[in-house]
Amino acid sequence: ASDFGIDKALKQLNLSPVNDGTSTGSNTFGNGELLTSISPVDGHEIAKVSTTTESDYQKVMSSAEIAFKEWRLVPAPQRGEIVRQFGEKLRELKEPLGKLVSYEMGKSYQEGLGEVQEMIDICDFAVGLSRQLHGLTMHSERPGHRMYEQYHPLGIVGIISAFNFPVAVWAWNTALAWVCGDVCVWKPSEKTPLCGVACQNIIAEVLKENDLPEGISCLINGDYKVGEMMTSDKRIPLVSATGSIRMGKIVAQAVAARLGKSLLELGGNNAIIVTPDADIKMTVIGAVFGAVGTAGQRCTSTRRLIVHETIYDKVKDAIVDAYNQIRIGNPLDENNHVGPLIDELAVASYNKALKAAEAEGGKVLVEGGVLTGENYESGCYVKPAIIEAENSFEIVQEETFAPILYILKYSGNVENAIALQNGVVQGLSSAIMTNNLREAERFLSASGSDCGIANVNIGTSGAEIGGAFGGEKETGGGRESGSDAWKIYMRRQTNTINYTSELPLAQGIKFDL
Ligand code: UN1
Repeated sequence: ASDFGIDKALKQLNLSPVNDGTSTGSNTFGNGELLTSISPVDGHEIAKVSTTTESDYQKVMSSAEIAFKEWRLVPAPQRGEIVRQFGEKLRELKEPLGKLVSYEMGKSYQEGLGEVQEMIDICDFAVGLSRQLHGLTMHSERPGHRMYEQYHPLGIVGIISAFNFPVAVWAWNTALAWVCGDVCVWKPSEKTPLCGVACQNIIAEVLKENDLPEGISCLINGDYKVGEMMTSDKRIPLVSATGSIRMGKIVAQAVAARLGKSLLELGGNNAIIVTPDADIKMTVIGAVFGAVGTAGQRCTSTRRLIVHETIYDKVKDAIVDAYNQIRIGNPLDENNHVGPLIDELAVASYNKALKAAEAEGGKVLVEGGVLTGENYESGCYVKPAIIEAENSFEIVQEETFAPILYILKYSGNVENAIALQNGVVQGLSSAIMTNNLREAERFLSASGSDCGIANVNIGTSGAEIGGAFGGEKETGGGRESGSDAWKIYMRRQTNTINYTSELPLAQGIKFDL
């Protein structure tokens, strides 16, 4: 992989053959066994990262607690200045970090760069936000009283992230949490531990340059047991977790058992509705990028295409045609559209889904399969597949993290399509391709899409950071990133101040002594 500049990128990111996966600021001390990061691109070992033991974890938490006491008193706009500097470093390191994301995770280099761009964008957003952590003022019902609300820092935020966005999801959480005055403890996916170390190295340098306490940014590593240390830890008022519905239910229960807050970003089963007067060219771009981009491993990936019967054949032919142009191969080579899946486990679930879809009566329109031979030695490269299916198939109801697109047919009016689109347990992203105002507005209305994201004439993936990101139903209900998503990272306090020499009670209650 050295021909794609990986060695240079690793050097620029201060990564070594063996890295410490436990750190507070720049202080590192992981004692757990070593995780090996294997690139799905070529099957080579990239480097090792040590995991976090129980006693390492306790050290991390004490540093985080100490850091929070200081950080919460730094004025929010000054905290914003730190996030601005972090964003500057990300601009400088966009290429090596984008390359590492591409090599460790397997998404295309363009998408790796895009992911780092999301980090930069959220930093910019957070810097502005640092002067806008507004509460409201209210008029008191009592004379000579003033009421207002304010938002205070919450404490230690635990972040559990997934392999598919190994750097951006952390940044969406941390950039906001930091300007809000919180400190963060991050457990990245075991499948992309180097991305975690690289990010920690970047922020650690910023913290050091500004003489800020260890523990504003902490990194821990390991399997679900390390995650459990956080979910059961009362010192962590908020756990933000991205991953499967199965994982989210476990996290939610553990955090709720101690009445903590959780912010969940779980599975999607995203559909594009294609109506009779949709622009076919736009539909093809949106659907194909949505289905095969990141090899179908985004939680916003397009999994279902719900096409009206009158244009069904036309859309089907255009999409199948586009699939024939797709180039699968090394994601660092910019001529390729689709890289590998993350690992062999993912390949197995891809194969299982294809089999299940056929067993339930699905008709293969574009055949799948695992690629072998030269350049596919890692065993993780698969062909994007299209299957004509029914929404009621069990496999269509599930999220398979792979490039499998199910095409479903609808007839009659757009309500029928909306019913299919909503007829799954997940509720993350959705889209309609239409030039018909009535259909578009119906799709966006109270009886329309039940998802957290609903788009018109764009696909389901590739959300901008300015909006709140997240979904309903079993997607978990959390919102990250833009709009007022920052509020979950703070505690709200209502204040009533009496500036008279009387003490009237609310609701007109008389209590004479
Ligand atoms: C994810 O897949 O976990 O909207 C996040 C998108 C990206 C983020 C996806 N901005 O596709």
